[in-house]
Amino acid sequence: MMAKPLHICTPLLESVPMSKVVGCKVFIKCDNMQPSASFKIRGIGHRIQKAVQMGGKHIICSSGGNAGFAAAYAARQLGYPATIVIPESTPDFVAAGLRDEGAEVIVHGKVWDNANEYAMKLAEDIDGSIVIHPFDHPDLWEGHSTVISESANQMPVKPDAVVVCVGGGGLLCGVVQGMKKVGWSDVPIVAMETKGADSYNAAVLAGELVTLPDITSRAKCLGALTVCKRSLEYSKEHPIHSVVVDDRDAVNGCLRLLDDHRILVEVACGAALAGVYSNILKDLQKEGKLPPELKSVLVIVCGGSGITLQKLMEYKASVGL
Ligand code: PLV
Repeated sequence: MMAKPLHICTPLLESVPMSKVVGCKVFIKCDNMQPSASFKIRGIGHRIQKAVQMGGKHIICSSGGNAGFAAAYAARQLGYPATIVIPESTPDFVAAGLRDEGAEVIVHGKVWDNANEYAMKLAEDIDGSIVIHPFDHPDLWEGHSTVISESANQMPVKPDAVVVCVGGGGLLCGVVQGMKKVGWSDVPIVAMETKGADSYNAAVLAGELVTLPDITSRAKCLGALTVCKRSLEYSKEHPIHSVVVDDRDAVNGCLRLLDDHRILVEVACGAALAGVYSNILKDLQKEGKLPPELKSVLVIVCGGSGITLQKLMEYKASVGL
């Protein structure tokens, strides 16, 4: 029997300010409220619970920050040690927060992919270690799929579109799987990324996995050089529209959410919010990719711990807002 999940059921709110922008009801799934500050605990929690049942004794996780937070939280709840490997691009206050969660923190490499290589090597030397991949594992997608099954219970109607951001594609895979489970397979997904972290868009355009030379976006938590294979496969099985915005749009999304709902999220999450605040949905409607009349839209507010008010103000200035 499966243990009680480590994630919580988060609020789903009707956003009046966003509804005004889009011209239909917009619902926000507030996964920023999770105990690890992002949706990640859904999949990571589920993956770790299963792994320790199989005999795993030491959690190792490479992360841009949020998968690490979820892994450290899960490890502490379950009473196991955790080692989190983060790249240099992860802010120091995130590393400090991970240590406060009781994890050992190792900083390695420029981007997440470098940290991941190190984590894999480290695992060879630690007895009973389990390596938790932040986006590429079926147990993880199964856990992430609960963000949709929960939303389906909370939504008064079936949405006409679901807006979500894409890093390595783990959340996207979970969302597709959840939508399949609740009978939303015909509902289009708007998959948001920022320029400079757009490995999903590159893969969709090429029809095969593409490895970016570097991550140049401020949305470091979307910064996987290559997305997981399953996310590309899903782009052929489910209506998914891949959209790339500028960092400016993503930062604007964070600022608008803060003003509209008093919620502070990472720039990674701001990419999804740009789907609403930068009129992406209207553009997709004009292109015939979304129905001409939208009645309701679901936006996954994935959250993220790599942000402070000061940091958001710095981003704001640096993008000229
Ligand atoms: N962040 C990963 C990968 O970073 C991590 O290690 O935390 N929104 C937030 C706030 C995130 O932290 C992430 C992933 C995503 C969205 C994207 O999720 P994915 O990778 O499942 O598409 C490099």
